[in-house]
Amino acid sequence: MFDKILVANRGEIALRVIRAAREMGIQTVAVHSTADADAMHVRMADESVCIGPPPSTESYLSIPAIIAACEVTGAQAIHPGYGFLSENANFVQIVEDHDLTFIGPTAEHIRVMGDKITAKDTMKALGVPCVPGSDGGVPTLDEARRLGEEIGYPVIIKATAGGGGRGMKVAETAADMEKAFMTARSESKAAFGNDEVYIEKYLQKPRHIEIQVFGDGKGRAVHLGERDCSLQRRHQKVLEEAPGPCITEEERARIGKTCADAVAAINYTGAGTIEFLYEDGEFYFIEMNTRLQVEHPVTEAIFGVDLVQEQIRVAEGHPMSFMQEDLVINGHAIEVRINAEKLPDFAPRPGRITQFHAPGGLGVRIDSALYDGYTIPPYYDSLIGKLIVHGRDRNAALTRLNRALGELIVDGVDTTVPLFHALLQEPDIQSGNYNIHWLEKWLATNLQG
Ligand code: MV4
Repeated sequence: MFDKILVANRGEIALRVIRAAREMGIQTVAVHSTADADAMHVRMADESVCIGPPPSTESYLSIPAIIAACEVTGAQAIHPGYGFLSENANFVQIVEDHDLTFIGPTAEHIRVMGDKITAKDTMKALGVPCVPGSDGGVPTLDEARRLGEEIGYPVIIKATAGGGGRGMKVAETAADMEKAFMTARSESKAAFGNDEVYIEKYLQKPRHIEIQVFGDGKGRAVHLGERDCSLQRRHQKVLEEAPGPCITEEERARIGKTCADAVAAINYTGAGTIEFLYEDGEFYFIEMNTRLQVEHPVTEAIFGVDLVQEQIRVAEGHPMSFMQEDLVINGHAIEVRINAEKLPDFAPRPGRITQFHAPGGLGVRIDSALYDGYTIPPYYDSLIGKLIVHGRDRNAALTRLNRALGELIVDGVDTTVPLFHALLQEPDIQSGNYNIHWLEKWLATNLQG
């Protein structure tokens, strides 16, 4: 049992973890940079430690500073939130070497899933359906050309060390292969210090469907259905919903069981997300994220579970508090990401919040570290809050989203709120008829045009 945990993050997710811990009677330690001395996560924690100057490389990413903060406060475990050190296998190793507990999977799980070829090989061997493509890395242009013919164009070239869309290039035809292959390799080398790439069939109009899984580290695991995160701009999610508007109960049960069985087989611990592209009724594995995700609240809403408390429970060595048959979907949930950004370019807009009013009422959740008079620092990402609505069905959730957005006040900086008012007017959004390209096309015609 933990008496005290350290939250190695900031903003809304640090607050989210502090709330979960407090309900479990666990003390919390916040860490912060000098830029975040007045941040809400610092105020809400039982204790706080300043870990360095504003740049995250010298504070939220500083492993020695975070380990030292545990030692001076007596925190026994570290929750990493998302981003920062959450998927850093080296950090997990160091945490364990200091007899501390990392609230999340093992260093080995993170390492395996961080290398995209190893992740795919592992999932394939566990019976998870994957996108057709190369068996492992593709070392030469000749080999890439041979595979292009074998798989059939269009193909996509991806960085083994990549993920999240960085270092990807599409070759529409054989004539594009040389440029696409060479560019993917040199961009991968520059971005990740590793030029290994692999090749897949390019799916032209898929949806991004991700399965939430959860394991106890002892061979038991469950799934908590899917989230549809197809509405993205430049690989940044903008709106997420659960369940997926296009996924049937039979499809969910089948892919869900495949994923739960796969993570059970590798003794996976805690929360994980298995990402798929979904096209013409088929699921194709692309990546696994070994962390709690930004959009986890939509899953919490429809299943009525607290995923962070569950992460803490299994990190303490306890069994999960639910089994697969306990997990029943209730209604529909939608999350919108409120970023301090100015449309149409989504340019970051840090600055002072002159007025903040959170919407409320039945089925409305706000995860945000904002308050009246707070100054958003320019050093970190522009997510300042998430609005999550829950209703008995998708239409009720959409109606509630519209109502809650109308109540929300964020004055002093530009935000993405006007985008959501506009999207709610779109018949394709109302009907759930969208894929991974829908938002970029809509933005090009409705905002830039
Ligand atoms: C793909 C793809 C089409 N075919 N793989 C982008 C981020 C990374 N996680 C995987 N990505 C894609 N992989 C194959 N074989 C299209 C994308 C993609 C995408 C995926 C999910 C959400 C938004 C996207 C936007 C552009 C491209």
